[in-house]
Amino acid sequence: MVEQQSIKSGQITREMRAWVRENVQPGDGYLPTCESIEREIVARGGSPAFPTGIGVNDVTAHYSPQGGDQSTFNEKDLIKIDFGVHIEGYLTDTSVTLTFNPDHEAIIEATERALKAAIETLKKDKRTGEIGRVVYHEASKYGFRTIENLTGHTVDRYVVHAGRSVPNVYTPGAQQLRTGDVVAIEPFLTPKSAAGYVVDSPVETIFSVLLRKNTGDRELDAFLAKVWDERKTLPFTPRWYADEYGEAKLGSILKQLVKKRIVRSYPTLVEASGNPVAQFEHTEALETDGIVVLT
Ligand SMILES: [Co+2]
Repeated sequence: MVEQQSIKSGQITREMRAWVRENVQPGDGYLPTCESIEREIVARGGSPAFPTGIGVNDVTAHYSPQGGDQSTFNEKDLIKIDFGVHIEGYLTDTSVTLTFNPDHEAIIEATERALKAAIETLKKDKRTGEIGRVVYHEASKYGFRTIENLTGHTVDRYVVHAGRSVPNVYTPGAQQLRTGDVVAIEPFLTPKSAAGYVVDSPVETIFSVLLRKNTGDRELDAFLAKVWDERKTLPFTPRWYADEYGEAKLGSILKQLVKKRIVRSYPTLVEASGNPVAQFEHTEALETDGIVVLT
């Protein structure tokens, strides 16, 4: 049985996908867009499952703007907005890609088709390697390739990336999904001429607590207690704590906690050859009698 909290969380993500499509316009700032999405999630009775990600063009994942980010969307951009909702730790994960540039319409359509094909496959085949093959095949049909080192993932209570991955390429011998799993499938497509993989950039805007452990340093422990209370193991972004701590202090706290391996950071990922990337994502629950698309 799917938890009620997962169903409600999925309803909010669905409403928010519609909100994103209606509200995001060229000229809008990345930062106010994220703040609005997160506020709207809370207004609907949920909490952000992770900091809202804005991936413009070759920026593919794990970028959430911080205070002072003046960037705005422009008419040529390929814009990925990745967000999630949790209720008591039960989470759903989704993303949409938008553009105001007709040149990007083909990649958007191909990515939507790849996700649809993946979900159709999941209905009859729980082998993740098979889903990867279908996604790659669908991308190729329209002249694109997939990002080979980014995958979908099972989710657990308070855990965005639980044990198993859903590749975006054929992966022989890959894992099987099981009844009871909740899984987020997310094809990322890029032009055939691109490198087809992502690399870390030096920018880090997303973090999560790895271990609930005291350091003996009052300031670090107070910060950890606060984040644990609000987020447990769910990702957070410095922006949420900047007013209280100030950016410099917060930067130093995070640096120390990462060094002690109590907190981990998620570097912003960019397509290795600088090519644009599109992404769509839905979260599904695997039931004994079929699958439920939660988002
Ligand atoms: Co995801």
